Amino acid sequence: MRITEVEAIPLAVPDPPLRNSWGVHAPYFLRTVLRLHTDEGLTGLSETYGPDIVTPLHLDQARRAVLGEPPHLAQRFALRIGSVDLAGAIEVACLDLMGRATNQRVCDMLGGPVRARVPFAAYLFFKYAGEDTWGEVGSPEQMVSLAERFVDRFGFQTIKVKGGVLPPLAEVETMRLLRRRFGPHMALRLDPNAVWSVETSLRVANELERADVWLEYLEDPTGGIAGMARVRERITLPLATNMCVTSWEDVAPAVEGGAVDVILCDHHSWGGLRACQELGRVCQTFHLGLGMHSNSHLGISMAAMTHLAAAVPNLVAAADTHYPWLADDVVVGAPFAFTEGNLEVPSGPGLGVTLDEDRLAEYHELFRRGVVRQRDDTAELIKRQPGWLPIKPKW
Ligand code: GKR
Ligand code: MG
Repeated sequence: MRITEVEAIPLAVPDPPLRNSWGVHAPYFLRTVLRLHTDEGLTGLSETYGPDIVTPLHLDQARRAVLGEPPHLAQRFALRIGSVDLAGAIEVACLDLMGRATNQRVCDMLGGPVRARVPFAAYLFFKYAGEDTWGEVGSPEQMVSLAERFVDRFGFQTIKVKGGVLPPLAEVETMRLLRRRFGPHMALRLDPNAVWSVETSLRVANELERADVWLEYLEDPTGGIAGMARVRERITLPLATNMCVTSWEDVAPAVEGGAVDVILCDHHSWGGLRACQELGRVCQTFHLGLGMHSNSHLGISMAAMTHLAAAVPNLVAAADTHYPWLADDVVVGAPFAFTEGNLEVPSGPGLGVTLDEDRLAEYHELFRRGVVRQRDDTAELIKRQPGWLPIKPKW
């Protein structure tokens, strides 16, 4: 089987006004669906960031690397593609192809699943009221109400709050109310995306302790490996990151500096599914935990994340996913149904998902019309609060 075409289809998909320390999500998020065609008539699927990351230059490189080649050469492709993100997306599509050709699931090709159901976390945001049904979330009490509805509907057993929006003590209060509402068995996380200084991070950790609020971990309270290490040496609360350890070069300084306890993998930015498996082994070697990071995504990535999480033994922390925020998907049979916060590994060959061509065309058309051209959460917030700046550290 030889690859005959690399198709990249940019999409703009409706997104709620979710807030973070950079600003707020635009009414649409951008993704690119990759489709690899072959001389045997099979196609392999994958999904990655929007077209500002999947550039024409990198697509050209990808075409030069893969056209005429069989899909099992992902390592060679990665060496030729200048973007680790695009190389990762090509790897996923190649795995999907190979799985379809040999009637194996992607998780089987990663060594086989070690769990049939993958736990995910309720990923909760402060937000403005929008087209979605969740309403405004602007206070600790409204966050508790959102958590109740997410837990009710999806059964999540872990709650991650995207912080860095309200002043730090209001976010401590949010976590206190969540702990009080859900009791000791609900795992809680807070992620302010590095908007606090070292001193504020220490104060928050102390206030959480004083309020008797135990967190599974605090995620990126402050910026950089050195800052995280300064926080970590003075608290007992575990620290996680998807911001200061984002590539292999960051691992050694983070381990040497004792900066983090948990690294959050992301196959979209680490170079694919096998790279994340390797990261799992590295984390195990250094007694670090492994979790999974997420950004707004569709069902193709949802399937890839589930196959990966099923195949990595030490990925025991519930994975992040933005999927419940999705208004509509581009895969047939969506949305994926969570049971007690878990997803079953898709059972079909490859990733186990089929594209819904009508939906794909609809969201490609929205992209073509330019409803959003690139992600800029700060520009979106400035439309609501003129003059606002994403200062870090802000508190
Ligand atoms: O979707 O607003 C968002 C998140 O803030 C996302 O962009 C981050 O990458 O999920 C993220 C995280 O830091 O964990
Ligand atoms: Mg994070």
